[in-house]
Amino acid sequence: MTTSHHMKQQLEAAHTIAIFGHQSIDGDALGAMYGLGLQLEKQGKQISYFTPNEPSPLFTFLGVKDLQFTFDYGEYDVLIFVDFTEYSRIATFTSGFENYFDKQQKIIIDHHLFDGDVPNATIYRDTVAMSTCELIFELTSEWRKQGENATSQFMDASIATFLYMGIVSDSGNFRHDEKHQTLRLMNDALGTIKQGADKQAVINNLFRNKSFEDLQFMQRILGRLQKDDDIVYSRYGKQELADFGLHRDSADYALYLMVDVREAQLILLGKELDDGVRFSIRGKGKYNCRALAMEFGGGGHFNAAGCTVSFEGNLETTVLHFVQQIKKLITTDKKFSSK
Ligand SMILES: [Mn+2]
Repeated sequence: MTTSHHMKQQLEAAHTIAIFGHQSIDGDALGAMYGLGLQLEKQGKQISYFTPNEPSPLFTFLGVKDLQFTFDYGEYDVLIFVDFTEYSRIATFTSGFENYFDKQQKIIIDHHLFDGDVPNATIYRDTVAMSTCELIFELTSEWRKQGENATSQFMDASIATFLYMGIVSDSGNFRHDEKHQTLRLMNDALGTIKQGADKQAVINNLFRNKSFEDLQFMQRILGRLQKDDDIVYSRYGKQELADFGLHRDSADYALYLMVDVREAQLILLGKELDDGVRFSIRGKGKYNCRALAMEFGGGGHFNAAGCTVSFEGNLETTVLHFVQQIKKLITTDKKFSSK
């Protein structure tokens, strides 16, 4: 039996289902939670939605019905993890409660590489997919074709828009994909459009939705822009973000522009958090962002990854030190510039 078919059977047998999105939830994870969950609800399933923290308002224009930020450790027939595999990605819920999670039946639908083991899990992983929302779209479309009790007759324009939102956010509006991912990405996007996905609403909400403060903050980040060979980098502090009253996602606007610097092959944005400095790492095919992030305990994809390093007392020096370490890695070890 294929994993897809097995998941379908597990979902059909289940009545109460908890769906989890990872911490610092993004458009893909949120789109996947509701893109799948709302289809299951239409089949009469009782779905609960959990994620450790509140999503950015950018992603909530479709609503986040009954989204909960604390977990009840209740009785569920199955738990679904979308867009992540490791317990640590929902550490607020799992830390100290591994026994609860270990014994629960789990379905994991993810597009990140993962080498570890998760007990009692049916894992559907496809790292070629740009987003988990593509996987949800493909799976539910396949299940629909299989007729009886299928999910995609439960697809509607709002659900398709959730999935399109995830596809757009993880692909950077169709910019981050590599050649071997493009056909599938565009096919899946078209599939959601055919199901009524509101492309314009996604563009208006995700991109044409900046406040004056967002732009001022971008200006601040770009004001600190530095270039070292083909590395382009900048930073921002925790207090600054609070002063501007902004969500951390607003800072990613600057990151998009940094990626557009012609000679930039590695783009680093350091963000001060409570527990360290989080680096967004972006590439354009020359360097392996994921391999670099993993050197610092992080992860991600070839062209987009992230990691957190400890704060060295001063943000500027922490960032500079990180850039130096990255530079050393890419100049001394070929594994960081190959697949
Ligand atoms: Mn994703």
